[in-house]
Amino acid sequence: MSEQIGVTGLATMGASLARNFARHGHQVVAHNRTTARTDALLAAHGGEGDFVRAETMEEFVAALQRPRRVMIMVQAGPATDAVIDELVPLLDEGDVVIDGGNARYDDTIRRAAALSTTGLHFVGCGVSGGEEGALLGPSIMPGCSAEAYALVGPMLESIAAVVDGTPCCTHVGSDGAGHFVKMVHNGIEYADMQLIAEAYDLLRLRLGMTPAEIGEVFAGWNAGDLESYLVEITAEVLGHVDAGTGRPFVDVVMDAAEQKGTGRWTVQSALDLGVPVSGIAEAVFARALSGHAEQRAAAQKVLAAPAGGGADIEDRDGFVEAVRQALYASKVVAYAQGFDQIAAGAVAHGWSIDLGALATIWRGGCIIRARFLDRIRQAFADEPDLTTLLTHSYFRDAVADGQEGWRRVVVEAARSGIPAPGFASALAYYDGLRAERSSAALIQGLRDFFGSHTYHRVDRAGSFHTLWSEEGRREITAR
Ligand code: NBP
Repeated sequence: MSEQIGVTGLATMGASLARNFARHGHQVVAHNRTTARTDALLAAHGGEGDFVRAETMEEFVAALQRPRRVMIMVQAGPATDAVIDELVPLLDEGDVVIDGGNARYDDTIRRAAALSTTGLHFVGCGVSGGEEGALLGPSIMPGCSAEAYALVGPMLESIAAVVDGTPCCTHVGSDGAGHFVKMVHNGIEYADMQLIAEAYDLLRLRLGMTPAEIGEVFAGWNAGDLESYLVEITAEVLGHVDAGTGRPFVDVVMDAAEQKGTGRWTVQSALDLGVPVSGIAEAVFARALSGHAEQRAAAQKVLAAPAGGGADIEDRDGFVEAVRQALYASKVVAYAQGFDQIAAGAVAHGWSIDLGALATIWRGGCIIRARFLDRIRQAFADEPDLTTLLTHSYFRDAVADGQEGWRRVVVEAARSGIPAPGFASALAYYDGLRAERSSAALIQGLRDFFGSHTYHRVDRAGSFHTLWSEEGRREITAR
């Protein structure tokens, strides 16, 4: 299949995607606001395929055959709106505009609605995999109508990563569905990296291992159930030595994690949906804490460490294995929470999202690609109505098998004063989920006491209120 596509926005991602399309035999009409970028792309890679150079937006649109397919790869936010505003008057009914940037899903819903009034199709397309993925095969999450997918789906599938013969691209749902799942994908990525960082910190501070030694541990883990891109590159980063100083690379990097926003958006959306994504939230907050340099400097001087928390761990191999178990179990929780959020978002926005298909397209191309995703795909294939991944037999048993190690790590972290918010909150979520009675009954009692908020009883239907200030504290049926 050889088709034609226009790509506008030729920075890191756009240039790589344009090359990917060209390498797959598609003709690429290339455009960028600053023409120097277009020329640089064509000078360096023009020989890789059939490129057409466009200097102006008018030239760009004129070079495309109808129905035109235009992919926008510019900075998310106002820049995307500016490009859409410039494009729309030049396009014709039936043309397709694909936004491959990291747009907020609510912006995508707004843009899809606006463009539908002009007769244009709009595809809010999540693209994961960074520069390398964009070039060699990303995971692609398009949100659009079935009609629009028929026009662009095959082309997108042709450049996506492929796992077991299946392209990592699926029609996720309508309008904002693609960007919504890309957002949650990034949120899960935050949680995954936080857990990896906690595992590293515990091995370093509790066992005194060097970064290179820990890198070898991660390389070993990558040969097992934890096999994933992020664990693989953790081994690489930890093994890297800074050329200038000869010190481990990780020791010369400032310990303040930055963020572009998708993790924060995920948590904001989860709060609105009422879905506890504690793993992602802890990861976002841990990054925020890492960046509060002044507070950290002030606290370091005065806040007490635990007394006697640092006794040597004799069973070193056992502790390394416990950290592996904590990492795996906490990861299961973070993914279960992320999939819960996608399910809730689908209900709230009327999207029909196939969670198993999503796990399938995240097996390759994207940053969270992992052997683990195949387990998730299988879980949804076994039980399409699974209420939480944690109850599927594979994950239930995997977490049960690792829970002693997980608990040991959380206790050890607390006792020795090493922050492990990801491991600890995942364990609290697990225990909260399996608790027969939750402490929320008391919260309901307190709410009724101070605010007459009423409560339900375990033994009778209806809403009740206790007259707390009356002698005898009579219970009445509430409206
Ligand atoms: P950037 O996000 O750095 O954006 C640079 C591009 O936006 C350039 O082509 C620039 O044109 C163009 N642009 C801007 Br800024 N304002 C514009 C305007 N008002 N009108 C027209 N063009 C404008 O590029 P990127 O890192 O390649 O990312 C592209 C998109 O892909 C973003 O939405 C990003 O969030 C998303 N994404 C990035 C990654 C990644 O790993 N980097 C992964 C997945 C998705 P100029 O050359 O004329 O300044």
